[in-house]
Amino acid sequence: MTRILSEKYRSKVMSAEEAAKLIKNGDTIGFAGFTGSGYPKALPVALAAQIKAAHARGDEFRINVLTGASTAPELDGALAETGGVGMRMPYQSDPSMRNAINNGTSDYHDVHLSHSAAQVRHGFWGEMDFAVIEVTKIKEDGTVVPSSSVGNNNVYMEKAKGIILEVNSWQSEDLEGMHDIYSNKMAPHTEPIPITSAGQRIGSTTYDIDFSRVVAVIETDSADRNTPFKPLDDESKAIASHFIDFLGGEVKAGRIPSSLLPLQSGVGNIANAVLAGLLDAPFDQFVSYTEVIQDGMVDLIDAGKLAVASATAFSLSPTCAEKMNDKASFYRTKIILRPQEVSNHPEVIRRLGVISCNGLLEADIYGNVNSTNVMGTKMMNGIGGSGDFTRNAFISCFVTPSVAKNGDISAIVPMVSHHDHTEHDAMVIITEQGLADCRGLSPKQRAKKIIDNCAHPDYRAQLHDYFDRAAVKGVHTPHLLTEALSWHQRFLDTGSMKIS
Ligand code: 0RQ
Repeated sequence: MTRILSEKYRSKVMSAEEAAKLIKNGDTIGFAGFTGSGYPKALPVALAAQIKAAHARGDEFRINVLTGASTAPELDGALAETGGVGMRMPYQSDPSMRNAINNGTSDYHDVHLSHSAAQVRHGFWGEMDFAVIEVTKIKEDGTVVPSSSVGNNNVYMEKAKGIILEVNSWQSEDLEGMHDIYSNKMAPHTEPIPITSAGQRIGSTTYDIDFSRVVAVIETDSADRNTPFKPLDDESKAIASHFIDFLGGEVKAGRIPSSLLPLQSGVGNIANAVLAGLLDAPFDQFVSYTEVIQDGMVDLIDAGKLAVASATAFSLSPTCAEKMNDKASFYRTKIILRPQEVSNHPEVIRRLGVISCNGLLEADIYGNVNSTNVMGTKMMNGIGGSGDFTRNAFISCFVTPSVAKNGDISAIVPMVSHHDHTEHDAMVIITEQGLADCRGLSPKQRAKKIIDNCAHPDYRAQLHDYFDRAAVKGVHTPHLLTEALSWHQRFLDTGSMKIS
């Protein structure tokens, strides 16, 4: 049965190929999609074919791709493979897109997720030609039920000259009621976002779209791309257990209540493992104010431990996505999906006192963090929401294995090769080796703690040696400037950061 219940919207139904023809060389497109959920699945593939055909004819065809965050092979992958993506913004994690960025085929501006919608609204990204948005259903009255992510969709649809909707009948109709759509205004007329608790609703459950700008409606029926999480290993279990012990200590010290403060959890296997660890932890009826709902959070809801979770998107394994589809009428009483401008807004994060927990590539001995650029030069995914949460958190935590690439890379280095989060923002660093609580410590005190508690034993002596030689009298943050990045250079030259 059709999900397009409004007659006027039905008059705009066409194939993805026909809709793709509306898009021209040089266009800027705001796509739906956030961590592999709620992205358009048909139009980008048809557009990629059109770009390839233009290139085969010798014609120029490049588009600018704006999204919520990472998408999937049908969007980032298909478009990047054409070599026709000019600018990409914000977070991405597709291998083809990453290659296009690193080899110079595409440009990439790594914007904080909470800033991306506001920058588009304020015109920093020029005119938006199209918004291509996946939705679950178009109701009789023309209001539109969002799908499994909200991201920047509301703002892209407000700004775009033409709106293309993909109505995906794979998404559960019971998602209706889960969303809370709220748009801010242009500065200087922005208003306080009136959220004072994670579970509070301040907007509407549907998009109210200007129909005069709807140029195409496409019907689809395919699943979100969902990647299974890695099984928990000893390393991720150890990291989770240090984090949970730390939270217990904070409760004991009276700094946070026994139901904790709202938790934010980043993407990836380790973040998911931390959530899994909370299943057996002695905390109850806590809430989450975060950006993605992962399997671990759904399990916590099922166990009755997580009372409510606010986010902007799902990032679920295939099995968990099926469960979400089957039981969306239950989960919509526990989960709120908001625009990413709201889920990641510094104002709300700070007001609620969120405890953040994100992954990193490397941290230095002073607590500066690199989340994005491998060896300071090659883009991994992007800063995503980690900056939004880290700077504004009540307590900001980072979790990582102490080594990468079979031990040849130390996650703790003398100086990070790229800065995403500064020593002023990162409070707690956790590896499988232990936890460094850097609150209230000077750089020199932090260095000792991070080396002793977090670095892998293979690198501890090397790090102490660097610090001891750098810590001459008269400096606040000891460094040997010609040696500070030598660990990275050694890895590039020899394949290992270890001194042979
Ligand atoms: O690569 O799988 O090829 O071996 O990086 O590393 O340890 O599995 O950790 O999945 O948590 O990802 C920072 C990328 C960590 C992620 C990052 C290699 C390592 C492996 C992945 P392989 P792990 P994770 C909310 C928050 C920024 C955005 C963010 C991220 C791969 O957490 O993108 O936090 N964060 N958003 O081998 C070279 C190093 C390395 C390294 C690890 N120092 N040098 N490679 N790796 N450390 C969500 C959103 O914003 C949407």
